[in-house]
Amino acid sequence: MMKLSLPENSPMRSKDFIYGVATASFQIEGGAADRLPCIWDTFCATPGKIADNSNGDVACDHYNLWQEDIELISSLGVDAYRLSLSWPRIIKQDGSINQTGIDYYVAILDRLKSKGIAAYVTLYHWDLPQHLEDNGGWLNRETAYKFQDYVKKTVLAFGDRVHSYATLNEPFCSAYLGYEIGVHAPGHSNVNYGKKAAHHLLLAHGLAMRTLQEFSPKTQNGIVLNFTPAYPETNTIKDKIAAEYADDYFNQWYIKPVLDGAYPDINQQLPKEQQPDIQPGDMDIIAQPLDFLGINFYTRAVYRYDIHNKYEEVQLPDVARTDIGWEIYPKAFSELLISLDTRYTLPDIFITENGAAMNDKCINGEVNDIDRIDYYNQHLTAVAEAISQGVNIKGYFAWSLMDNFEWAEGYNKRFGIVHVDYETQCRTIKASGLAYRNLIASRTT
Ligand code: GCO
Repeated sequence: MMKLSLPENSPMRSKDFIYGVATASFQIEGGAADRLPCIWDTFCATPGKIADNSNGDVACDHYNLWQEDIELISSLGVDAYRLSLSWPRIIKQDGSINQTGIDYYVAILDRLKSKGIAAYVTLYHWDLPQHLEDNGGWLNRETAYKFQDYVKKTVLAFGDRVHSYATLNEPFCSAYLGYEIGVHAPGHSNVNYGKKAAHHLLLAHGLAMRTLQEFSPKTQNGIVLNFTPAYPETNTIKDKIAAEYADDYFNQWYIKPVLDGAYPDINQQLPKEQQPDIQPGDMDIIAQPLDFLGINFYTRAVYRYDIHNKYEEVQLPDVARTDIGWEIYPKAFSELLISLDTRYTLPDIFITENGAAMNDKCINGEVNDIDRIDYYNQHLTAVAEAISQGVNIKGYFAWSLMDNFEWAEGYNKRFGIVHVDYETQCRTIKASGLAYRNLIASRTT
């Protein structure tokens, strides 16, 4: 059987290093009848938006199967489980608490606690209540304050059940994919919207951090950002400038305000109508101190200079790719971690997502996904390399616990280390899941 292995003296071989699995509410829960509609329900109901015309009404039916699923998580031997909360399940349209939703999550959190699994809770993983979108969504500054209110009510209800709170998951995706190019919910395609939505998301993060500091000071509080490191196609100055610009636009745009209280300088180059609406005091709110930064990494992007748009993304021929078409390039992972560490004063780092979609085949109840094991081997090694260079990384979460609703791709792209048969809701641990379990169990000190 193919194994996951790590360099001899790596701190990742110690029990102090946290290993976990990750999911998100809309991608696994289903149980749609017991919550308010969210922007992803509306988006899924819009013809042509989801590759297989599916939706999140049932998904992995985790809403009903959560007890079995926690048994499954426990059987993998992980230290931690990263889940997200559905805001439209917790808060009613009038702003009051939906007790059914709170009870659902409290039961999950209590069960995790009884199994000795630390709960890493993400407060927003893209499922904005639809009625807030009807009021402008993330283009409306008011949404940030609505988020803060939801966070306060939630953390007070959960008490000491949670180990760590992340405010947002990947604000880049919410803002850019959702409001600027429209491939994610709510599906707006307007170059003037992206940075405005991003600013309100980051404001929501800062406001929520203040609330967490006040009402949940004992949990580890932070944010989860995704990075797609930008590389120049050639060594020409022009391509390097293009890659740097893209890096500022897609990556630094989200980390720099959070850690340094400022947007990248390219903000001044943007036409006025594309710039965010920054009010006095906003940048201070956004730059609240963090207990941790979550980093999600899957792939890199390659750019060349373009006279109209400053940069153009290039698809390299003949490179290894996952089933979703993303290049497999683990070197970008260690280089990213090292460059962030050089550029910023980082808090504790957790790798909150890393993983691969592969074209899995379930044969006689087994999924022999050696390509995914290979991906994990290469990327765990990249994390170990960054640690050996001094980056302060405390833990690693595989994306994902199980196959689930992969947003605009629907159910065809499988990221799980556990296979899900959507007809029967049967779960089967893949070879990668077994290898992950063995890696975690092999820790001795
Ligand atoms: C993310 C996404 C996950 C995706 C994964 C693969 O945080 O990027 O939250 O929900 O499923 O990234 O695309």
